[in-house]
Amino acid sequence: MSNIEKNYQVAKELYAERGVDTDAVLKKLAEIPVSVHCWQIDDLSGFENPERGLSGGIAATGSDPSKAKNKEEFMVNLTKALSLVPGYNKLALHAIYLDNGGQNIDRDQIEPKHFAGWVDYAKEHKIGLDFNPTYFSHDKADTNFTLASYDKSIRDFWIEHGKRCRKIGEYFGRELGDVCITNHWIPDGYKDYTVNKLKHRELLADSLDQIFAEPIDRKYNIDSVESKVFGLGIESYTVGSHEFYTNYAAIRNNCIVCMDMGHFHPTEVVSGKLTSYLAFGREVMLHVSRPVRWDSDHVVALDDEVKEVMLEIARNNAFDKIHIGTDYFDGSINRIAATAIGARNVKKALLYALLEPTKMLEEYEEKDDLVSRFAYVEESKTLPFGLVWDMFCEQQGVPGSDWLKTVL
Ligand code: RNT
Ligand code: ZN
Repeated sequence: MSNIEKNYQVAKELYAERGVDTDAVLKKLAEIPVSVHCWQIDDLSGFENPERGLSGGIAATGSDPSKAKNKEEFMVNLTKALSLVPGYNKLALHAIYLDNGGQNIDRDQIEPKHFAGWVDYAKEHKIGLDFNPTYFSHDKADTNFTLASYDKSIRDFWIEHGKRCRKIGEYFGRELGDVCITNHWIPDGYKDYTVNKLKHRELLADSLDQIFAEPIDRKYNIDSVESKVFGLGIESYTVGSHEFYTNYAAIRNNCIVCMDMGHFHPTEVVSGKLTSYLAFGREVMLHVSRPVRWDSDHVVALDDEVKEVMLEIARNNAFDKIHIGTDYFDGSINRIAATAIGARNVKKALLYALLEPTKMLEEYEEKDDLVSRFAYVEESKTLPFGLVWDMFCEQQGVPGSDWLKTVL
């Protein structure tokens, strides 16, 4: 028996004493999709025009030399990163990762055929695909207004982009037999004092209505709308706020909300919000990120809030309702390793959550035995989940704790 197996047997017994079946947990974990974003590999440069800098108030900082220099290198590095993430994965793409065959295909021209290579890739690697329209890093977004612009021609351009992206999402879902989440995030907002905060929101609602007008089978594509508090240079007013999108999604019922863990005030937590959507049977897309003091998009760590988010999902067995994806970009460390560290941490947090002796804790809560609840919540934190994680990596044929040696 290998050390991993021996250790696993010890852990299995300890968890069984608390009523947790580790074998069943490992099986379940293997099937929960985590959508790993592609853009950590090249700091969100994409294939459309890699020289074009980022706009829209987001930034990747750092100068580690590992940034993919061309498409070939991008694909090799991405494949390597994905091979380090155990269990079922999806890959989140952005529209700027199209294959334009060397032609100038503008955002209002993109079609499924420009992403056929990604479908082949996904089939080969047995992964699903998610999609993101790119409403930034473009001349027509340089004023920081897209779908909520006062200029109708600008709005129309981006509406067309949004519509086309949903079609690409539908194509992914149809081809791969796994629903594509097409996530719409726009940078729209003002740097400074804003007088008319209503008008842009009315325009945004109207643009979204146009984008989502054509029904698409939810089996293939689900649209999400991602809110934000602010961006760099867009500090004072964000059109697509959390309240705006929560109301939009609930009232129009044509999309779901995406919550990015970096897009809230620093003491506000996404873990506390999820059940308010579940209470109404709503689905949510999650962008797991790590805000360090602000929306800094640091690589996901296995920190308390990430565990807390996964606990909320696991406790309510809401894996069919909450769609989990990553979103971070750090140019200061090796990009392959960064992708792997963050995505592995999401999986670890999921495992940690699935291993919680929730039933026992809930019973104490129901009996109003609050001290037992507290004591056992704390005790459950030191159960040997790392030993179960090692077993998961082994079962999935992915390197364990020394994986970094295969990258550097
Ligand atoms: C930006 C949003 C958005 C982007 C990606 C690249 O603040 O978080 O999700 O990070 O679309
Ligand atoms: Zn995000």
